[in-house]
Amino acid sequence: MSLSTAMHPKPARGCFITLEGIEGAGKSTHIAALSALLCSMGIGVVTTREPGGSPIAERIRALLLDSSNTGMDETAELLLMFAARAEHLSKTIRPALESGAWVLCDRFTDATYAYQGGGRGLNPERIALLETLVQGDLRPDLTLLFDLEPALGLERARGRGTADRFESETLHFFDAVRAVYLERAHASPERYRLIDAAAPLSDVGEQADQALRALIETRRGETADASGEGEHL
Ligand code: Z5A
Repeated sequence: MSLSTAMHPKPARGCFITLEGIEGAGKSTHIAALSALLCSMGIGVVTTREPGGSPIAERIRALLLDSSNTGMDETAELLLMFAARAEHLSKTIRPALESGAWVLCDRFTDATYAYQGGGRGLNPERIALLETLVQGDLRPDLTLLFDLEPALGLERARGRGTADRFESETLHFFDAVRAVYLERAHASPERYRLIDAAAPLSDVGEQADQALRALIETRRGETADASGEGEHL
């Protein structure tokens, strides 16, 4: 070990947590409370979103959501999602994780499998190829899946006014999106926590809070084991 490493040990990589679900499931509503919980425990946190989360990625987001961009080619849409993600990873997510901060991200690649794979019908093997190209082996440590009937989610989301390019899709589209989310959650239960997002706001917040506390406890145990010391993260 070099002297500088000994004096300034590299911080443990932060945890990467994603929030997923269909429109109106409550992700944006609950992310602030989850961030406050981490801060209250002395954990540095970066909250971000996809598509977007860095200057160029936000410009790509504007293209993707603009409802006047009718008839966008589905493969172009897929590639734009991953172009935004590559920027977001290099400018925001990886630097934050490497500094030891925890990242709370409103949507990530599960959304691509659900929307472009389930909703648009693109081949998930192609999505997996792009996932490896753009992310290498980086995957979320925990994904909170806010699950509810699409009709209820759309009713909540559409109460807000003008629909963007995705919000204008049909109920059939959102049923397919939800089905892929649930399939993925059932296939990897160690990564996902299923949240009943149809419940009242306070119950949903409590479910999300518990899932995050469980991860914090696990991480504390691992850190204490690795250092043979106290509980810092
Ligand atoms: N997209 C994609 O296709 N592929 C990808 O790879 C990625 C994304 C990354 C981004 O839009 C779009 O990009 C997204 C998928 C696509 N579009 N869709 N659909 P966005 O970021 O603008 O949209 P969103 O992520 O779906 O955000 P949202 O509609 O705001 O949903 P939300 O964040 O889950 O919901 P919310 O804003 O927290 O709540 C909505 C309303 O419901 C609000 O008034 C709340 O007060 C209310 N609410 C929430 N929970 C409750 C409960 N439990 N009870 C009562 N009322 C509630």
